[in-house]
Amino acid sequence: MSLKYITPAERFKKYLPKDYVELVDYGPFGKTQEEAGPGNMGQFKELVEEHPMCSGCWMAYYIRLIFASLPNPEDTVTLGTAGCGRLAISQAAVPFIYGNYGDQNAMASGLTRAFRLRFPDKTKDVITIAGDGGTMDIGFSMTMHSWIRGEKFTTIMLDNEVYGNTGGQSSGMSPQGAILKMAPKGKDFGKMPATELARAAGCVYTVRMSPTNIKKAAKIIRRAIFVAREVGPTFIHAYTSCNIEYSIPTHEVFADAKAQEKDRFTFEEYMTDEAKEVIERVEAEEKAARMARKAQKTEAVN
Ligand SMILES: Cc1ncc(C[n+]2csc(CCOP(=O)(O)OP(=O)(O)O)c2C)c(N)n1
Ligand code: SF4
Ligand SMILES: [Mg+2]
Repeated sequence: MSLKYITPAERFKKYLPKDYVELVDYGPFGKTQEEAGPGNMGQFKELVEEHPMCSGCWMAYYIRLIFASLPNPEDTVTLGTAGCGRLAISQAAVPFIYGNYGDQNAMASGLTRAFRLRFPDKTKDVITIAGDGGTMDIGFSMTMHSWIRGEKFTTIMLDNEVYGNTGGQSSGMSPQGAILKMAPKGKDFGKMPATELARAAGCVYTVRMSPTNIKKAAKIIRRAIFVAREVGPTFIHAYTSCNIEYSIPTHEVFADAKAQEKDRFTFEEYMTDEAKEVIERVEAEEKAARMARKAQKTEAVN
């Protein structure tokens, strides 16, 4: 996609579905984060307008946040696999590729390379978004090999510590002792060290977090995308609880996510020197652009 491709000719607008026209006019395409970003959700047309995930699902909330944080939604492609998350990701107004179970990082490798060959002067962001089963169990070899090869795209793992979509099997990311519907004896080994594995395999930027702070979570998503564009593979390991399989009452979902910040999802951010350089440069440029827009606005008022 591209901004030009999305924007309808003025005279055809009246024949197009209202939802589509509103998305182009009031959605985040071609806009800044101040105009249409996580800080003002509810005041613009979101890329994920509707989805069939469970009410109160923390994963659904984080997926909305991912899409609201994209630096370039009109030039982004997401890839995913079976699991709860794809129910919402596939509804977003961003192209989504869905393959065989766990092959999202293999497909993303090919797509990223193809984009770089076909559009050498353009920036196209490729992001895989999949569950803990899809990323660390069934898709493990494809995840690891994409990192070992140094493929330049972002991997986001939606870790609800269970196979949620298939009714509660334990995963490599379930904590030791977890008793789940289809693991009644309790899991007998600990959580896989996902971010350590990512670093050992060559990821240049890794974060483990429970996304309770919108601003911080958005910043991390953007950092991971900016670094992947220039340096190498980036990885976000996010806690996205399953209130159904872990029986978390909906009104306690946020409190649980907060509690996890002190438990299995303590905040951890790693970056190589090269990644740090990119982050510092891009964030300084963004700050300068923000200040310039502010000064322009003040001038216009006076
Ligand atoms: C090859 C293959 N094996 C098994 C399945 C069944 N399946 C669908 S979703 C899923 C597990 C999903 O767990 P996870 O990746 O953690 O995502 P969640 O639903 O928890 O978000 C499985 C095993 C499948 N679709 N394809
Ligand atoms: S089963 Fe769990 S992870 Fe899946 S949509 Fe429901 S609450 Fe979310
Ligand atoms: Mg899961």
